[in-house]
Amino acid sequence: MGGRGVDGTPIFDELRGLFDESHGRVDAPSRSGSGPRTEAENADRPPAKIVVTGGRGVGKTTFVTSVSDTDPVTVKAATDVGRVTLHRDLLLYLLGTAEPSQAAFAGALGAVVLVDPRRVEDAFAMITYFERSDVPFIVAVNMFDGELRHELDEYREALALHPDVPLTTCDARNPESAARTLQELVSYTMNIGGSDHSPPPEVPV
Ligand SMILES: Nc1nc2c(ncn2[C@@H]2O[C@H](COP(=O)(O)OP(=O)(O)O)[C@@H](O)[C@H]2O)c(=O)[nH]1
Ligand SMILES: [Mg+2]
Repeated sequence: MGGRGVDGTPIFDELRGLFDESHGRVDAPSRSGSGPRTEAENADRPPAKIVVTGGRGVGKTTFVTSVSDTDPVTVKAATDVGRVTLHRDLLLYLLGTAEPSQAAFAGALGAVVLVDPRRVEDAFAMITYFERSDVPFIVAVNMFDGELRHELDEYREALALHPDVPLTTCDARNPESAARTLQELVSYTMNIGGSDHSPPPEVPV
């Protein structure tokens, strides 16, 4: 079953706007000039990729399915590939996977680590993996019961999460909530200035 996607919702416009504003910061390659991209410029852009990860049964497939505008394709190793069409010529691919690997994360602008509030310990290994990698990530507690049982700070503590790493909640079944989570990740990656995560500065003309 495919998701209904988020095209036409305010959060979709916000997410798309972030990509338009990014001037090559969240998506390779760099671009000269400013202002919204033209369709021709969009056509030159490679697709963007975000990894959605976490322990088994945490809601990865649900998340990718709800926000995607196509039926996700399940490939090897229980990996789902979904797609959000930001512009006709700019695709955002979502890779839902429980298996951290170089191949999965190659070229990804960042990752969302989903946490099951009933089994936070399932996320430990993945968070450790990302802390040691160059891939920017945020953590989202998937609210299975529709609400949180504890304060977010308590989850941060339980996960021993660095204060700089954004921690949020989501409802993986809700396309707009999933899109909001993606927006938070993209926004975060754009705001990590001067770190190893930044692509090279654009060459002045
Ligand atoms: N109630 C509730 N169930 C969810 C939610 N997200 C996922 N599920 C259910 O949890 C199960 C595992 O989700 P799935 O997306 O397959 O997890 P994955 O193994 O991480 O891909 C499925 O039965 C989903 O329907 C949620 O936000 N709320
Ligand atoms: Mg799955």
